[in-house]
Amino acid sequence: MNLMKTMISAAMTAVICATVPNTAAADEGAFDLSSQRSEVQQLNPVPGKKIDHQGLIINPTPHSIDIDRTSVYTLPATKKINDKKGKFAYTIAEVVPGGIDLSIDFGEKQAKKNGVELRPEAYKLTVDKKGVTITGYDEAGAFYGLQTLRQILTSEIASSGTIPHMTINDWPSLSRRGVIEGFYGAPWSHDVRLSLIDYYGKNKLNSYFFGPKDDPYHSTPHWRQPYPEPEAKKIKELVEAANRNHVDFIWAIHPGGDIRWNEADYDSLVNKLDMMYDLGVRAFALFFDDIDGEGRNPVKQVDLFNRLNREFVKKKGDVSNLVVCPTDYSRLWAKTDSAGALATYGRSLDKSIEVFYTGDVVCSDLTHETMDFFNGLIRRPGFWWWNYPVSDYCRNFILQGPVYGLDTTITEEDVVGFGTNPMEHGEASKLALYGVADYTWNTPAYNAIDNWERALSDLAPDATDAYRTFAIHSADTENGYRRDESWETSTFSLNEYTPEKAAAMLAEFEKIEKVPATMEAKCNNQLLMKELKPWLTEFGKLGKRGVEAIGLIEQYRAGNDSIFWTGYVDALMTPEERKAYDAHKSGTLKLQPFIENALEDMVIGFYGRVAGNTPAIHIPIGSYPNLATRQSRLMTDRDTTNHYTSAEAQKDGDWIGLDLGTLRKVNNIRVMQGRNSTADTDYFDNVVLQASADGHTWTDLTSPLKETYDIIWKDDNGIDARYVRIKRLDSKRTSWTTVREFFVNPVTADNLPYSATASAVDIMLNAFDNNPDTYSTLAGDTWNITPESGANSILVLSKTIDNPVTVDQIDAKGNIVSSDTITTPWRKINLANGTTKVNFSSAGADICEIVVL
Ligand code: LOG
Repeated sequence: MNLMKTMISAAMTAVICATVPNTAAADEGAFDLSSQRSEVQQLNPVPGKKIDHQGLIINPTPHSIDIDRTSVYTLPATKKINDKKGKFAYTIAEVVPGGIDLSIDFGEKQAKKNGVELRPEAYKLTVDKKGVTITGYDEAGAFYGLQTLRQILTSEIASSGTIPHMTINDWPSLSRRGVIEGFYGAPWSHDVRLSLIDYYGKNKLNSYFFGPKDDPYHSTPHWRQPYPEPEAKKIKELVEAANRNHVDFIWAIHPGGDIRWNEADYDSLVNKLDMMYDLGVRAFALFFDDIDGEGRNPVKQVDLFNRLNREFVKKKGDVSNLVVCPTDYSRLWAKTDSAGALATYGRSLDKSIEVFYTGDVVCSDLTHETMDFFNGLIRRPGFWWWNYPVSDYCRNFILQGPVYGLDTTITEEDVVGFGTNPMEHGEASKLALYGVADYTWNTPAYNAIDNWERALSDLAPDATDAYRTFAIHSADTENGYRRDESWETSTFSLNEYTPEKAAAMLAEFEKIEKVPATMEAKCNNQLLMKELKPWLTEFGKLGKRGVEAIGLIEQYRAGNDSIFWTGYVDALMTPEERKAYDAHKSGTLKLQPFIENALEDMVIGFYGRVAGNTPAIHIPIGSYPNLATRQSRLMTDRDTTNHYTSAEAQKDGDWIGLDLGTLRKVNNIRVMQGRNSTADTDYFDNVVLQASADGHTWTDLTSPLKETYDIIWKDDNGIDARYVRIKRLDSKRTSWTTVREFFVNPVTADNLPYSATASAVDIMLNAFDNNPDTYSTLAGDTWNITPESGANSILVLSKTIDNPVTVDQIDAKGNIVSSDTITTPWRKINLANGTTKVNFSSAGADICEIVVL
């Protein structure tokens, strides 16, 4: 894009400053400048380790399994079923395709007699010489026994038609375990919902909250109205599927956006719940999250909940406890005083009503401290709403990492239930649901890594390796709920190169490149493939870029400048490639940064080697950890339509700056704060511009600037500096901060080197800006330079040579003394004796840099 045009046409609140006398000089002391470009970001590692299950995989992990591998039960050819209460014909047909001797029963009496844990959903399963016996404490328990049997029969342990004798005694740690379809974005399709409900049953999850934010009949505008007939029919089918799977289908309503606290709206609400009741729904939730206006009133909310409890839930007699989501569902903004919403709930809400909580922030880890805070206020254990793997705040990611961040000593004293809010990609969310099912069923035994490994083979049994390669590199969110990623990959920076490290990275990238084709060929789960596809495509391209980058490292190290440069310009992502990658990102924690950092380090090194100086490639630095990541390059990419964001609250002393690579005479700085120049809240509203030669002692270039989005500083005398920055001064603001662009010494028509001229000077600037990463297109014009006396060659670094470039050397009399034609991206031309001027012309070539040597 034409940057200058953008800048000039933008509405600007610019402040142009001259140097203020060297007033305050601040010494930062111990700030570690070398840590500002990290190859590795340390995130909380995933706990646990892969274990050998010796041929028997059951999810969720049973509380107790006792196996006697010395005795086996041989599966017979025919089925002999003793379904004592006649409840399981359907499930048995699904679970046991072949012959078996199976006896199944449930009930408190039977449970006591057979040594089943005496609590809802518990079961005992034995395999002995007579066959398989399942006893449930209740019907759900027996159903879960059958789900365990299904997994035994499909495990390797039973592959030769026998099962070792065993006793499994099992029960859930938490009694409410489930899923909240509670995200923004396209609600799940009917097929995906049915497939998921089946998955809940198989994995012993028992609750499904139906509350997709963008379902207009769940929320504003249509919450008062009935679902249209086809939708209503589907809901009925979902309820039936849920019943078959022992899943509570909990229909949620989100009326707070436009509710009026009057009788008419109370009636509308009861009316709607009644309509849902008629479709078979027997459990309800009321969500008051993410709303403005009078709907937020906690006293009115509590009155409504209690009244509904009395007049609807209790009156019906067969409806489950209400679950509600308060507006203060996160500690981030929850008021803690006695007049606050949560204390109001605590005092007045009927004890049978359960209350959702997302924790310290919107997407939080589950800890005792987190729950203690909330439970103390609401005076009951909260219902945990886990905002993972939801990706509605980072839709360009698909979260395939392990389920972790959940304390394994949590019990029902801490949480009354656990709901996980998944991605709009329902199939791809199963990976996380497999983990949530395991954690909530057998909390103390939860092993995050092992669970994830098992989940991968559960979902893609014929393409597990390829899926694993994709998943291990597709876990982090860059800015949201951070998740460890690529934990088996060791990247390196250029100066840490060893042949072994390079070979290991090459092998990984080669593996990645093959993933899309392998998944396509071997993964039979079509619904999953449909969701993963755009990410798999980009993942394959990432692998290819990685392979190319390793090849370039070798050329760079061998000093093959011409080959390196040709490969380098080819390896840089085009704006289209970057856009495609940005839309479906993977490998953001280590892989893509490895490639980009390597390219950046190499081009700086290469340029030093061939041009004899440090290029004007400015490296972001500052007090925010993510400045060390590639995201910070959004403020040096010369594109004012995107921005770098701190992704964390600003505080006193925070700063954002640039390392110019070497000491330079700085005389022109422009910092464009905010996402735009007028209304954004995310900027330093009291700020000073500073420069430093050593990164420790800083000199103020401006006085404190209040509410200044666009900071422009110019001084003809300049200041010798290697570092420049904006530093936050006293302010009440706690928002994030953003910077669109941070320019230092931009090249302009009046400071061009070699007295460069052309008929359209503005178009040639990037070829003379000492930055080989930018280019200007020479098309139809003639660029003219005057080399300094004593110069003996010209290096021309180009991007693509669509048309040859003619280089004419001209003497003082105006005669051409030498003429060359450039057809390759890297070209060095010797200057002939007597040359005083050089002309460049072409019908169209992208020229990165012209350097006189
Ligand atoms: C919404 C939720 C959304 C999630 C993640 C709750 C209670 N409500 O900040 O619908 O999917 O964050 O973006 C939310 O979490 N609010």
